[in-house]
Amino acid sequence: MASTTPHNLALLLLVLSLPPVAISFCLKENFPSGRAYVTCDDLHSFGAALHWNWTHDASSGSPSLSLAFVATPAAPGGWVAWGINPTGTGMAGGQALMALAGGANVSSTTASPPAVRTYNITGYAPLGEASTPIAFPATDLAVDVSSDGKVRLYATLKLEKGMTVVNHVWQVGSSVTRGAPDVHAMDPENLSAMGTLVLSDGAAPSPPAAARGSGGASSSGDGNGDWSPSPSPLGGSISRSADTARVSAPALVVLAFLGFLVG
Ligand SMILES: *[C@@H]1O[C@H](CO)[C@@H](O)[C@H](O)[C@H]1NC(C)=O
Ligand SMILES: *[C@@H]1O[C@H](CO)[C@@H](O)[C@H](O)[C@H]1NC(C)=O
Ligand SMILES: *[C@@H]1O[C@H](CO)[C@@H](O)[C@H](O)[C@H]1NC(C)=O
Ligand SMILES: CC(=O)N[C@H]1CO[C@H](CO)[C@@H](O)[C@@H]1O
Repeated sequence: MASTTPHNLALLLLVLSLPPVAISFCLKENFPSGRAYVTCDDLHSFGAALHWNWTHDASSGSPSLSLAFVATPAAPGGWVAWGINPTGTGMAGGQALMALAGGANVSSTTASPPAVRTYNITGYAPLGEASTPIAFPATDLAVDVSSDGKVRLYATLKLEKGMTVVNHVWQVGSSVTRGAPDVHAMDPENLSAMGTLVLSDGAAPSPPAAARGSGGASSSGDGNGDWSPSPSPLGGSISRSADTARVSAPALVVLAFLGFLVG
C-alpha cells in the first residue's frame, strides 16, 4: 500500500482492528510430497487452517476446490470437520467434510482407522455413522493423522458456477461413539467457527458483487439459537499465506464491505 487513499486507509484500519493472529498455522504446515496448495487461510478457531487450490474448468464452467483442512480434534480419537454452507451462515445447511481421527473409538474395544465422510447437515440432530450425499461432488477424499494428533483432511469439491464467495464453517469434536461423531462443545470458540471464504485462483480479483450469501444477510440455517449468537462476519478468512499479495486484495475488499455493514 504505497499511497494512502481513503480507501486504503479504511482497509488498513480494518486490518488493524482485527484480532491479532499470533501464529500462522498455514506457514507451519509441511505436506507430504504431491500435496501443495496455492492459498491458505488461518481460521480463527482451534488453530485450524484451510489450504486450497481453486481452479476453473473452462469446458464445464464449474470451479473446483482442492483443499486440505487441518485441525486437531478436541481430544484424541475425535473428529474435525469443514464445510461450505450455501444457504446460511451456521452449521445447519452445511455441506460438510468430516475426518474421524480413528484410534480410540468410544464404546468399542477395537481401534479404528482414520476415515473421511461427507455430511449434509440438515439441522442439529446427531450425525450417523454413514456419509450422506452433499451438494458438491467430493472426490479424492483422504486423511492423515500426525503423531501429535493433528488431522489433515484432503478433498476436491466440484462447486457451482459463480461460487466465488462462500460461507464456510468448521468444527472439532472430542469423540466418536460406535462410528458416529459425538456432538461438539458449545463454547464460544465452537460457536463462532464460521466465516466467509473468498475463492480465487489468484490470477484476477473476483468481483465482490458476485457474493453469494455473504455478510449477515442469509436467511435459513440461522434460526436456531444454538448457532446464531451474533456470528461475526469478520470471522472469516484473512489470507496469511505467502500468497497474500495476490489473494488478500479481493478478500480485503469483501471484508471492508462487511466491516462497513457491521460498523
Ligand atoms: C495446486 O496448484 C499448484 C500450482 O498449480 C500445483 O502445483 C499443486 O499440485 C496443486 N495441488 C493440488 C492438490 O491439486
Ligand atoms: C440435504 O438435506 C436437505 C434437507 O433435507 C435436502 O433438501 C437436500 O436436498 C439435501 N442435499 C443433498 C445433496 O442431498
Ligand atoms: C468405530 O467402531 C464402530 C463399531 O465398532 C465401527 O463401525 C466404526 O467404523 C469405527 N470407526 C470409526 C472411525 O468410527
Ligand atoms: C468438543 C469441542 O469442540 N471442544 C472445543 C470447543 O472449543 C473449545 C475452546 O473454546 C475447545 O477447547 C474445545 O476443544
